[in-house]
Amino acid sequence: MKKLLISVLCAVSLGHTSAVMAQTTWKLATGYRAESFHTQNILQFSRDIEQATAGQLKIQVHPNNTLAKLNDIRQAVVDGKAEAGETIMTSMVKDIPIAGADAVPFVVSSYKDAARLWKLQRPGIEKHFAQRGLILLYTVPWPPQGLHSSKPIRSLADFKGTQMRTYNSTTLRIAELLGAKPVDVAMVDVGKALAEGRMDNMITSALTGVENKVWGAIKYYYEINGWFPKNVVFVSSKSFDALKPEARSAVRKAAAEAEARGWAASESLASSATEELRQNGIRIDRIPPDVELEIKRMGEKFSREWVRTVGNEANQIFVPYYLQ
Ligand code: PCA
Repeated sequence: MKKLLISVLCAVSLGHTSAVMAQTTWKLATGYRAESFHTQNILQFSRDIEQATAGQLKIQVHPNNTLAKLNDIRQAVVDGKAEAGETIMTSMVKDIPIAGADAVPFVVSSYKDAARLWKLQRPGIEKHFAQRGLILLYTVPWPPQGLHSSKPIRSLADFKGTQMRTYNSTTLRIAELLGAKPVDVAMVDVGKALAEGRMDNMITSALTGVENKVWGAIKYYYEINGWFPKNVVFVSSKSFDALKPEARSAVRKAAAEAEARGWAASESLASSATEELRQNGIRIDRIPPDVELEIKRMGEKFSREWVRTVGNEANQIFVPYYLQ
C-alpha cells in the first residue's frame, strides 16, 4: 500500500512538473507607463498570445522603466535580464545607426509615408537584430512630433538660452542648432520637470503632452509635423526559438495584429490629443512661415549629417523612399 501511495505521489508530482515546464513566461520590459497606448497595445498582444497558446506562453509586462531603463532595454534583452522588450527606435542609434531613420526631421509627414519608410527600414533592422540575437516583432509610431512651448515663438531668437527638453539625438541636435540648452528628460518625467521649472519647450507628440498633462506650464503647441518616431517590440532569438512551432506562429500572428492595431490607434490619437491640448487651454498655432523655413533648413542640415555619418545603409533606405 505504502509503495503504491509513493508511486502515485511520484506520478502526480511528475505530471505536475511537466505541466509547469510546458508553460513559459516572458518578461517584457518597457520604458513607458502602463496607461500609454503603446503599453495597452502590448497588453492586448500578450492576452492574444496567452489565448492562442491556451496559456502556454504568458507575457508579463514591466512598464515605466522598472525592469530596465528605456535606453538600456535592448541590451537588457541581449543580456537575458528580460526575454522581450519595447523601446523607442532612436534609443538604439549608437549601436544600430539606421534605427534613427524615422527621426530624421521633415522626411515623413503622414502615416502613409511613415509606413512606406518602415517597409524600407525593416530589413536592415531585422538584419542587425539577428546579429545581436534579437527578433523584431512589430513597431508602432508615436503621433507626429510638434513643438510645445511656454512662450510664443515669433523668431528663432525665442529659442536662445531656453531649456529645451530632448529625448533622442535628433532633439538634441535641434536644441544645439537653435542655441537652446538641451535637457534630457524621460517621457515619464516630463510633468515633473515642467513643475520644477527644468524645461521651457520640447519637440514631441501632442499625445505625450496630454499623457503628461503639460497644460499650465506649456501654453502653445505648434504642429510642425517633424517626424514619426516608432517604438519597437522584440524578443531574444533564444527565447523565441525555444517555443514550439505553433506558439511561434501564434506570436508572429499576434505581432502582425498588434502592428496594425497600434498604427491605427496612433493615427486616431494624433488628432484627438491635439484637441485635448486645446480643450485644456493650450493655444494650437502655426509657427511664423520664416521661422518654419529656418527650422526646416536645420532639419535638412540634420539629414545631411545623418546620411553622411550612417553611410550606405542610409542610402538604401532614403534613395528608394524618394524614388517611389
Ligand atoms: N513621445 C516620446 C517619444 C516620442 C513621443 O511622441 C517622448 O516624448 O519621449
